[in-house]
Amino acid sequence: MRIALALLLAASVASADLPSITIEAEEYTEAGGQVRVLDRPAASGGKCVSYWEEPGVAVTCAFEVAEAGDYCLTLGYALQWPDTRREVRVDGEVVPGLEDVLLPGTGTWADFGAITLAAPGAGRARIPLTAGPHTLTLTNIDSRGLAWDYAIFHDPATLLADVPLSDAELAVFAEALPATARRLLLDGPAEGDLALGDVALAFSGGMMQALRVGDVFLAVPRDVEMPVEWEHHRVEPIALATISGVPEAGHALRGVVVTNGTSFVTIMAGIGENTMSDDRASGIPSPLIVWRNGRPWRLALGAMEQKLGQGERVLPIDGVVISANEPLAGDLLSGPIPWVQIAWPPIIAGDLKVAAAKVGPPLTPADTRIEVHADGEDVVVRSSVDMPPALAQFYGIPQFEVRVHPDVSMTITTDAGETLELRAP
Ligand SMILES: [Ca+2]
Repeated sequence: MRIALALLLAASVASADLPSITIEAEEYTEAGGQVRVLDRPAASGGKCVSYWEEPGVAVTCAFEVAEAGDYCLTLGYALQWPDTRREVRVDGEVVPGLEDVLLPGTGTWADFGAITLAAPGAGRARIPLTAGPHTLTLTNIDSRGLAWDYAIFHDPATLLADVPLSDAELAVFAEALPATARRLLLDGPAEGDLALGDVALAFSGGMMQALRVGDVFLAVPRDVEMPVEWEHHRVEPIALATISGVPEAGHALRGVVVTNGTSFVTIMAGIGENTMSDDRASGIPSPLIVWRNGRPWRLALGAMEQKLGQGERVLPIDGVVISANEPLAGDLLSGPIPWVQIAWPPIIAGDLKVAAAKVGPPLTPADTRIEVHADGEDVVVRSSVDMPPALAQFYGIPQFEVRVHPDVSMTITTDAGETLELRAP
């Protein structure tokens, strides 16, 4: 937890103005009822406050504010119950919107998580604090315990957990994005996008600038200029966009994005020494916004970066998974909107390098992985692993195979028997 916290703070410090104020629950100044301080190695400071199951039991912590402002409040805790409720007071006064805060369970009493407090059906609460001493009081308003670890008052720009966005916050967020990404986020797909079923991808300046798969929106929060254009094709029942180029003699590059309407596969193929920088491909914008129960939430990218550091080939995010031919890695990039650059190494067959990744919902247990393998001089990419055509048809998932030849020309074949030949650049 402490490591995660450090990452999260590093992730968001660039645009935050107010200092973060961390309060350890175990250093409480007053307990109105029975509580116990427990040693928990996974907790911040190694301790938490627990055993306050009775309604009305209140725990008060004192804290000092150096800089006046409107702060958000994030609580860290572990909770084995499905959820519990607490009333939140500052200086003895109930915070508007936080009369009855629902804290979701974290799984077990040993799994510590964090939540930034929000009023029901709205964005995060903003708590005005003057400089000087204050108190924070949590009061049990049901009959369930809570292993309360810490509280942090912080700048709204500091993301310590996934947070629901108010309509105004979504508008501010969108305003900070390049025009293409902003348009896809707020208005949906337009002509020139690759849109099919639940998948919409927008390209700009040679990059896949933004995409939406189901309820998950991802974007590159900056404009990138490259002199390439995307071409669009249809091979029933899939749609695709391609770029190609010859940066110098002996080099060739081709990028392909294919969607079947539920997920998409991105493939980068190159020949020549420097066709993939640092021997890693990257091309998936970082996850940014998800819709939960109709509300937009902004994801805390630090948690994502931490998962990416674990060398997994599959990264789950709220109803979709990102999977690649090799373990995924992530670099957190700061800026007005911090983002994670997701990268992974390519498969190498002779002079040919091919990297492929898939983003979409896991519709079947077998549908979370992409298969990429060398086949003679070619590299073959299939849209899922261990999925026979008959099973794919049963689940209604259009399947396809992309065969990359040594000159980066490609043959794309769907399970419906349609093919598309993409000539070498
Ligand atoms: Ca603690």
